Amino acid sequence: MHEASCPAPSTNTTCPYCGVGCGVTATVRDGRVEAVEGDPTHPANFGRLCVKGSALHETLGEQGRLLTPRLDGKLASWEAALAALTERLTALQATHGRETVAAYLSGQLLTEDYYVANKLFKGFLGTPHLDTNSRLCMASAVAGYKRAFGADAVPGNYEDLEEAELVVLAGSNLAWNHPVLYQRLKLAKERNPLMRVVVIDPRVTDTCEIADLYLGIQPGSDATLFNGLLAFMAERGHVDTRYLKRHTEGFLDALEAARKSAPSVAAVAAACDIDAERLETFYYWFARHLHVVTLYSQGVNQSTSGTDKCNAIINCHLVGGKLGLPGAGPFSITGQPNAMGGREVGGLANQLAAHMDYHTPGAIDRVTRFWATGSLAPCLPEAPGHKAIELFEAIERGEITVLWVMATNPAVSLPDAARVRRALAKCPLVIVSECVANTDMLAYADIVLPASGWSEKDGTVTNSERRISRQRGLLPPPGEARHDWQIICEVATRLGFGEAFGYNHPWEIFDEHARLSGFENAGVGKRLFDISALAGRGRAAYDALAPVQWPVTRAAARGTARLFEEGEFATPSGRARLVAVTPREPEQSLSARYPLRLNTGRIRDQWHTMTRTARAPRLMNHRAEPFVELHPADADKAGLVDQDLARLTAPDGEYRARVRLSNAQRRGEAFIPMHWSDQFTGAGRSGALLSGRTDPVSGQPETKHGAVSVSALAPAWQATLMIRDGAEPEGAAWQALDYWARIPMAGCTRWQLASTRPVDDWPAEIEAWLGASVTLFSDAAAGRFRAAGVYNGRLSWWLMVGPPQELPGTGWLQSRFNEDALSANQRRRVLAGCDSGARDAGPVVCSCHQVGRQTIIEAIHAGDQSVEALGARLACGTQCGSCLPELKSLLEEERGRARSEQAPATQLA
Ligand SMILES: Nc1nc2c(c(=O)[nH]1)N[C@H]1C(S)=C(S)[C@@H](COP(=O)(O)OP(=O)(O)OC[C@H]3O[C@@H](n4cnc5c(=O)[nH]c(N)nc54)[C@H](O)[C@@H]3O)O[C@H]1N2
Ligand SMILES: Nc1nc2c(c(=O)[nH]1)N[C@H]1C(S)=C(S)[C@@H](COP(=O)(O)OP(=O)(O)OC[C@H]3O[C@@H](n4cnc5c(=O)[nH]c(N)nc54)[C@H](O)[C@@H]3O)O[C@H]1N2
Ligand code: SF4
Ligand SMILES: [Mo]
Repeated sequence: MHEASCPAPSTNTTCPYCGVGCGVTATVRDGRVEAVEGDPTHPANFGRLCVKGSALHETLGEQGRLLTPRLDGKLASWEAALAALTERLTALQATHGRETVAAYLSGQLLTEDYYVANKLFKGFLGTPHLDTNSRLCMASAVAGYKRAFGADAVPGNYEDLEEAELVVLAGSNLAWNHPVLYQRLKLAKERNPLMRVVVIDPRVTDTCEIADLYLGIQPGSDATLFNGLLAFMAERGHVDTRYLKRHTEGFLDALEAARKSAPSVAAVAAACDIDAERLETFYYWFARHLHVVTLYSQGVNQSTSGTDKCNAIINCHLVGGKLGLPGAGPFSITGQPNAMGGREVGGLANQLAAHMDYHTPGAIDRVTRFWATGSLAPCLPEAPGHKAIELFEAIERGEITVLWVMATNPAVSLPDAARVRRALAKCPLVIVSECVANTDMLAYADIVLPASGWSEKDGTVTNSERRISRQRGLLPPPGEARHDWQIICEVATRLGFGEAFGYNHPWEIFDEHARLSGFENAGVGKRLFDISALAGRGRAAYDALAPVQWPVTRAAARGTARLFEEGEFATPSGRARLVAVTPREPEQSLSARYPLRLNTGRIRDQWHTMTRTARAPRLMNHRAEPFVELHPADADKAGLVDQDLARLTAPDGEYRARVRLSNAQRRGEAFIPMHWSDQFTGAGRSGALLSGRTDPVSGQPETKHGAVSVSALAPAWQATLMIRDGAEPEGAAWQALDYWARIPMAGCTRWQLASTRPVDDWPAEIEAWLGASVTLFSDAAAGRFRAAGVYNGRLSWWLMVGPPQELPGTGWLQSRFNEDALSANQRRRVLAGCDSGARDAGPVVCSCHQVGRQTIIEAIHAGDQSVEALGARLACGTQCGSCLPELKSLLEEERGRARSEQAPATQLA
């Protein structure tokens, strides 16, 4: 039978983005992933995918991938790169000491990669300095759970969110960052009209679409808010005394601390800067309902008092006995696809392995015996290593001589960016395992190792509800890329540890990991993390592994595993601990010089430092440029209007971006995205504005609370340049631009440019940038300079000088780049910046169906009065649903506008 007539084979795997951990069914044809769909059988998503998941296949392909090792800036063979790596590492370690070697890993590694990296560094290189980007993400949540429960264990599962009577979302923009879970919650709420949702966030986010109550608190005031709740519950008799007596300790101390910092509802309302009545409503709802889930995320964790905030939340659940039940519990949602797997293998510097810490009695000895293989004896360190921020400080001080970075981009994602970059530049040996060819981090690498990526890798990940799922390889790695676990094991072998790293397939690593989880794990001090039931089952079972929650029990197989149902905790006394919390302010303090509170976070369509999501052009359209969201009053004070360019400054850095005015933003606060790197803009890294202050317990940095000032960039000119794929502008004039943003599109690249230096001779300027002479130009149309380069009949580049608001719409121009020969008529229109058949649809609201804001507004004017009507006409919002909140706000905005236009003038005055 002919190949093409066969149905393309499809494989179930897992999405490599957020911690929801959705199952994906991928179809492969002719050596490429042709399509992806939600896996209807996966218990995380039951067939749904968000826009990032459904664009996965658009981010693949060899272009832009790292295909070959590099050694000292030059392409090299694997042999040369690995020989240099082992030789240099051995020499540096011999000269400077065992503990001058370090690794910095990531929650985007698979469990098997993570396990062998941890085993190599802690077990055989004998250095404790192996930490992970989860330090920037989950460290406070981990520390909070350990203090309360004696183990790092998220008690609940996704079904609890659906079964709850009250869901509290604290510091989480679920609608954008865990979209499929948000859709599940939204549906559950539609089915159960009695369910209530409270959102606690200084910004009004799209998540507020389903909120019955919104608390727009002052940034950093969550501990006071939850201490107030504890005091309220005690005062109003909403304490489960039976539960407290039987299953907890520390109540009186916690209550005393709570009362001290939260003497009354009015005092808390003032401290949190919210309305007292709304606050009391929240307290009343929480106190009254047993089935409450508090889901918390980075608005809580990324703080110098993040651990305390987690415990302030957990305290309230313990006091009310609201955990270990269906629909109840303090639920820290994980960010990365395998943040949880990293915690399981012990990837944090204060952990050893398999939920054992250095101070866990007997743990060092136990892990040493477990890892001993044949003639090889591991040499484990005796005490925890540096946490991420400390690690980079130690590198700067010269105490670390070797750093191996895997699957993370710390040159962008760490705070105190100037110091991090100084440290990286100074470190004698930096090794980077990466799958993308151009990242900020690669500039600092002595040795670059090309890693396989999603669609190529085989292994497991664990999602937010402790569910282990298989990621399955669909294609061979491109070029010379190898799997992370293979690279690590090859290096281990070259270092002489081959016997302990002789794995042939990830299933063997998983098997060992599963065995370790059950190794001497019984009786007093039993570790909760035990997946030993999954060991010893061989490769076929591993390949066929269905998503399963730990602890691996029969209930888990039915999909309902929940921890602490019997009120038995992993502390020495078996009781959960309430922690006395004294709230603290953010440590980055505001001043006359830096008066604005800086909030940083995520946008709907991008993932972290954009190395993968920016490869899908349609994901660039929702927010195309780096931005700063400001309250109109703050913008006004700085002389800024919407779409202006602004400069944010902090003591050690600067950030330049486009202004978005927003009433969703509190006064005195600014919000910027964490995503932009030097690959996409000139000065748009959030880390440049943040200090490296950390939580004393967890070591997590305070990336939600910077202190900055804002001013106008006031450029002499702005321009939009579009260039056919492949060409890159250069030269001194280009380097001297005060602002640039690169926006990849299909078949061309759009650049937004601005400078404070006036240009007298545009044709000469363009020639300097592009090395191309101007073949067509016009400066007559609307008084704006426009120019285009047409070579061999094909549009090669297009320039318009003027602010981007005056752009004629880039969609039709983009299609001109894809044409082989432009007619004379088309050339005229391109220059005039208009096309009879083309109209600007505005920024994209619905990324799945690429429906622009303007198109939606016109449909509303044409009579569509609901999201359903818009969906029927334009298909927007009908696929992943992530844009529904934005569609609703557009409908409301347009209704509001229509009302005010109809209102008689007197009423408006
Ligand atoms: N689209 C997308 N999704 C992602 C990611 C991504 O890059 N893009 N990354 C994934 C990862 S690794 C993570 S960790 C998660 C993070 O998911 P979230 O935690 O939801 O993401 P953030 O946008 O960082 O922050 C959440 C909210 O905290 C609020 N906040 C700031 N300060 C405070 C405060 O003091 N108190 C309270 N209560 N709230 C505050 C912010 O305004 C923001 O809306 O997202 C995951 N999902
Ligand atoms: N200002 C501010 N900063 C933040 C945050 C914030 O909210 N605000 N959030 C923090 C949080 S929660 C997080 S999780 C971090 C995330 O920050 P990072 O981890 O630095 O971000 P990513 O862009 O996901 O980096 C992953 C890198 O690994 C590469 N990669 C992907 N898959 C693989 C693989 O399989 N193998 C290898 N070897 N490489 C791979 C990608 O191309 C990419 O370069 O950022 C933190 N930084
Ligand atoms: S919700 Fe998260 S895991 Fe699911 S498809 Fe979207 S990014 Fe992937
Ligand atoms: Mo994260």
